[in-house]
Amino acid sequence: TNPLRRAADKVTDALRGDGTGPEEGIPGKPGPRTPPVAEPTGPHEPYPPKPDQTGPDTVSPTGQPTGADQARTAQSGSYLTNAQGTRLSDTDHSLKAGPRGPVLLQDHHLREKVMHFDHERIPERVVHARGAGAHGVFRSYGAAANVTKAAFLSEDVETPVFVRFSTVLGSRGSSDTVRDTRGFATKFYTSEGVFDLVGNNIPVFFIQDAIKFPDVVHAAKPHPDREIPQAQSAHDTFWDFVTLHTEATHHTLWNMSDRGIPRSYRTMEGFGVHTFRLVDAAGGTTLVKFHWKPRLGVHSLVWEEAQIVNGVDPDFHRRDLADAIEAGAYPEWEFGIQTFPDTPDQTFEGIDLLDPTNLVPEELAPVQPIGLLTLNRNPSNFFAETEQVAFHPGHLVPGIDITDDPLLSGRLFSYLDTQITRLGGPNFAQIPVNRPHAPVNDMLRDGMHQTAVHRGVAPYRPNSLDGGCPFTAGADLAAYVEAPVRVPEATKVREAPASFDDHFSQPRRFWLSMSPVEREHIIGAYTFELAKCYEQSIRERALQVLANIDPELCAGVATGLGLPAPRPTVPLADVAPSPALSQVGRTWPTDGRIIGIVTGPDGDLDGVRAVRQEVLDSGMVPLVVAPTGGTLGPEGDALDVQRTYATARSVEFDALLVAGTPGIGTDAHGARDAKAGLPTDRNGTPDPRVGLLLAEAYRHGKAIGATKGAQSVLEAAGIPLDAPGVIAGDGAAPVLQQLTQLLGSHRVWDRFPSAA
Ligand code: HDD
Repeated sequence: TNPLRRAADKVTDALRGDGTGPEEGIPGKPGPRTPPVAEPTGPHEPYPPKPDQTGPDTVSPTGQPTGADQARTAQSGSYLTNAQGTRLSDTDHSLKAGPRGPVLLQDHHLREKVMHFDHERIPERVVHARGAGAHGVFRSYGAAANVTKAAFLSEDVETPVFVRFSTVLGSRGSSDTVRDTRGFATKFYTSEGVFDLVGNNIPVFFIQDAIKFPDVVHAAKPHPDREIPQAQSAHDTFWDFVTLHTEATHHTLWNMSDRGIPRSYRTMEGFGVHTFRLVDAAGGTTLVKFHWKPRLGVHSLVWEEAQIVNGVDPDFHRRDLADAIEAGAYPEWEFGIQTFPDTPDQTFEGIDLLDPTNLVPEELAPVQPIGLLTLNRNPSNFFAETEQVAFHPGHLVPGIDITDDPLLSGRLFSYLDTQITRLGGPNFAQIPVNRPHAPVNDMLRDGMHQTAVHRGVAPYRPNSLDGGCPFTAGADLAAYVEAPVRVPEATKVREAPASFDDHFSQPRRFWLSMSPVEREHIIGAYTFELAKCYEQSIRERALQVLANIDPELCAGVATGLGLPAPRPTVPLADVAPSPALSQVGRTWPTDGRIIGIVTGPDGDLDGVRAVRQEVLDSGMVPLVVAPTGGTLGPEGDALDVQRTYATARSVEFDALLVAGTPGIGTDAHGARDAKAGLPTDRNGTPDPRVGLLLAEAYRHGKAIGATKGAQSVLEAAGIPLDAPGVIAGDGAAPVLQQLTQLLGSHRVWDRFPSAA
């Protein structure tokens, strides 16, 4: 008989009842007692602990999707299906009444496809909308184990991480190299739950109390009427706010320094900003500030370069990060802590540790390295990972606690709250990139986008129905226990402590710590930004703020604006410089630096080939720049061209090497260039695009080398062969060696002052 009929008969028999109860899975009158799931009648033995609700890891250690997630990987099978798993025969044509007829409303596939598309975008982050992320691993040295019981900071523990870098002001599609603070947010998937360190590349903040965050962001975002300028602080409302609200002076000064335009995410420092409290196994506490120190050093762009990049390659930082990881040049940062005794006044050497506009100079409290972060895997899907990752300063693990910094307190509310709008409900922790790697056994239930299928009937405590499960743990079982910090008896007030009133001594220390070239850049940045303001009164007020930092700074900007420099209204603070704050004067590894090798069809190709290999061998990236794409040289022994004169722009390169030949070359017009082997015009002048490439690199303080025969190209670009950082030598190898040495200091600082 028909199988459907057989199933129907079975149900009928069961309902009729034979006293033994229903067969498994078929509704019917009560049979023998089954475990009390729906309607328990009395106490019973506890159920076994609930299974881990975290779901499987998103990826295996090798980066492959595992388990159920593999099935969820889009495009994993051979056949296209709709969202319900039904195979589709056509997704290119709407269902129509005849090929030229109207589209039918009954086309459910069309409706599903377009409906889903219509909702593909989610709200961008209200700040830090533009970002780039990467997976990696954190290995702890164990050096912090005496001050914190956090398991992931024990010796040699490896913890998977996801890091997202960002700009603050711009929209998701804005340019990377704008003048702005950069976010540096790290999610540690520790064995004790997720720890998020949501920091910036600047160690201080604009405001001291979270209640002012909407104000500073409203002021810095584009003007509400025309919604311009995008991703810029160079406008009236920003400068109006930061000059009326002088606690922003320190952060603003950092923004106007080279820190506001990093060379790449890989060469940025990171800071936890607030003072945190570490708790050791015996309950002892230590105050700390967190630091990330990039192995490649702290490097910045120069302003003209940053502006060119915005047009030439708006994805400059995003691309740099992804390319480096793909090439195996994994970016690395050392994690470090400055430690301070947890005294009742929470100050160190007179610096209020609860004021987030303060930093503690490294000369007073050295940064102690406690682990190494390596970013080694690009996300496979930007939206799923980088866009949906949700950070929160309240994601803490045992051994790391907060302080009463009023900025931090407000953040503890804001980050949870914002995810509800951004990620559509309270279950964002279930999104794969946000899932803890520790087992989750919470009593949170339901809500939008709930994907866990919870078991048990008693998601509350105390309960007897689920046998009292799950149980709470004590600190001995690795539970999070707040440090029992004494809160002084006080009267409720809306006030800041008097110690928060000093707005100028820390900025003055920063200014005094800068080298002459960094000061020149700061003066240039203030002059540029204030010149973009329309209101004269804002410029004048800004000059008053600068006068209270330093007269040289104020005078420099005043001259640029064509305004008189005011006198200070507060006594200038007597502070010692902190040399650690300067980016100039140290030598760094050159791994991953990009060397442009400029040549032409008649260049010394053997020389180019050899130097290219040497660049690679020294861990840097060679890009061969030639008049046209394709290859150079004879077939079978040809050299690949990575950039043409049309696509190459100086900003992409850290150094340039013009590898010519004393041989003979001719250009497209047949003109002979006996000097360089590069194409020239009829008058023997090199291609103007090469001239621009070199002139820009020169202005931006980049090392430039030329082999014999190519030196005329430099001269034609107006570059003196005896200028600092210009290497003219016989062979490519010795020139490269000197270029590499220069790159160790990032730029040829002696070449400034300059147009940049
Ligand atoms: Fe914030 C995002 C860093 C103060 C409110 N913040 C956000 C991100 C970083 C920071 C790196 C991007 C995270 C990501 O990549 O997803 N924020 C900071 C630092 C601060 C700070 C270092 C001061 C020390 N932030 C701050 C305050 C508030 C917020 C005082 C609110 C009172 N921040 C947010 C937010 C965001 C955010 C609105 C936007 C998207 C998000 O949180 O997830 O909640």
